[in-house]
Amino acid sequence: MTLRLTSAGESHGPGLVAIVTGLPAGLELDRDAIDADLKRRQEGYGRSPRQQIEQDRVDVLAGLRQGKTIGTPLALVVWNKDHKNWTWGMNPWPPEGEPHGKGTKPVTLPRPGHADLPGVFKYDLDDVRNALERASARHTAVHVAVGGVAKALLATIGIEVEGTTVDEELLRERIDAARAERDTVGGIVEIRARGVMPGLGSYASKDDRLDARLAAAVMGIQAVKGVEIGDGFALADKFGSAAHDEIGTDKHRTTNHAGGLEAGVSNGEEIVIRAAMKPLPTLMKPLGSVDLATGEAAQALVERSDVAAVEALAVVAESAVAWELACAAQDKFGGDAIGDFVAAARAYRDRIGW
Ligand code: EPS
Repeated sequence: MTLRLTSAGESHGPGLVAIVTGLPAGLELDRDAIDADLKRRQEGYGRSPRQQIEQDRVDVLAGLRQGKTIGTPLALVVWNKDHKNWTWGMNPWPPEGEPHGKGTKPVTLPRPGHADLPGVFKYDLDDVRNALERASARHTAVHVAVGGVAKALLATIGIEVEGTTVDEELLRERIDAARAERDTVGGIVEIRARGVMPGLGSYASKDDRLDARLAAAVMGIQAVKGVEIGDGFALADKFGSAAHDEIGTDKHRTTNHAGGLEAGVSNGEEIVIRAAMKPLPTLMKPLGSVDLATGEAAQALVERSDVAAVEALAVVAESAVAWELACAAQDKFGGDAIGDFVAAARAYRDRIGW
């Protein structure tokens, strides 16, 4: 079975949902481990006061029985605690009574760098909120819960994924400086996957290339503007003799410039991916924009937001990479039951002597 994922949810709506299909039956999930990742995502330096309102926890509506998957679609939910402040403005149905709480007035001041103006063009919106609510990085919460499921599947075949920020101390100094200037910053995160056997993905066609799938998954996260694998852009300046990883008699490599991926296929070395996050677009000292209601020059929307979310990105990108690796592993080893999946991976390792 192929793994598939669909998610839905607005930042200040009732909640965020994800449906995962194709998981083998009998996979054990640890709610505390998933909740710990949700907490890690919320804890990063530079987040907005929103994180004091939310205490994300995963709820499961279907597909799990007494902690184990049963081969049916798995439905996950992370509720938005802040929704209680938006029950009129973000009501899924025409609200009753006088407008109250947040989100009652249309937003007409698009922020450069956010989905606001492209969303208005594309969907013929008269309230920018209809674009920004889904484009918000809030929905990464439920994707981190999905990442927890993916990591549980990968753990059964010895694969681990970890995301970290690059230059943590420097990043914190930059966040403090940006906050003092009522500005925002981005940063770089690194994701490493250990224990990946050679042969996940394929060079056969572009949709099967694991490097392309991983890059798309990471680029698909809010505010990511660059992704590199292994030495990435630096490889362009090297001679081939310094760029490629020589092969030992044990078929391992002494270097890992390729970041564990050659021709779209894992080569058994650590998979190493870096992502660059742009500075967040909601500025307390706003940039120039246009008021869509009047056509007059104006300043962009100012509303509660993060100064930076780079540490959160490390967790979100870890989850995205785990999901793609789980998809590639399920494509290769298949199995309706977890025992079949694990046995197929073991037989493959035996065949290649890995
Ligand atoms: C976000 C804006 C902020 C962030 C949000 C992402 O939300 P709010 O406007 O409610 O303060 O806090 O991220 C989260 C809520 C979260 O849990 O990650 C945006 O515009 O992308």
